[in-house]
Amino acid sequence: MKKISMGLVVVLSFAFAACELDKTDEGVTDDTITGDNTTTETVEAVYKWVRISDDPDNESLSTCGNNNPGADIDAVAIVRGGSIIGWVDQIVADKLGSTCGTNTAANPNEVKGNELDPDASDAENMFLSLNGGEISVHFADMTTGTEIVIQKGDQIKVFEIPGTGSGQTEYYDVDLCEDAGCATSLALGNGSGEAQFTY
Ligand SMILES: [Ca+2]
Ligand SMILES: [Ca+2]
Repeated sequence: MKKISMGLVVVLSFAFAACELDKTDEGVTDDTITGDNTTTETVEAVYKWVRISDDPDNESLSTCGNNNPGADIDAVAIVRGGSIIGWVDQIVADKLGSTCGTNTAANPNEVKGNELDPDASDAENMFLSLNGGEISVHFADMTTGTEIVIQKGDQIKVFEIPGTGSGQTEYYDVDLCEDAGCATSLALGNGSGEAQFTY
């Protein structure tokens, strides 16, 4: 009787080990099955920040002919499953540009929150003009207020204010970043006006 029980334990252990090996891990690049039946996992980069950089070829940066040089960023959202789930809650703008001497839309806080959501103290400038520079933005879930970790399949939706007239279409580059400094980044693309970029 004791012999049969031990045999059963061995069979069950083997079945469990086989199950472990067959499991599918999303977002995991390297699984190592060790002798004590624990799993060591090496995960991919975790992106929580997005960098938006002015396109140096924007005409307004060479002419400096208006008060809002470069791309004009109103807001940035994370789209998941076809719906916006969050907006910018933190922005780092220590690399905002200074290509042109005049920029009347230089307040980074204008990028936070919903699109076209005016700052009560500055209702006319609902956006930030990049002036040849770049910003990094971080997101909060609009329902829970918690930090958003950007997932594969998510879209980064940029709301840039399109200018009217010749030379007023302005472009920007979008990258995913692990942190605000963007030491590790993934390029998603170049766009203008309101545009979405898929991870
Ligand atoms: Ca502009
Ligand atoms: Ca805004």
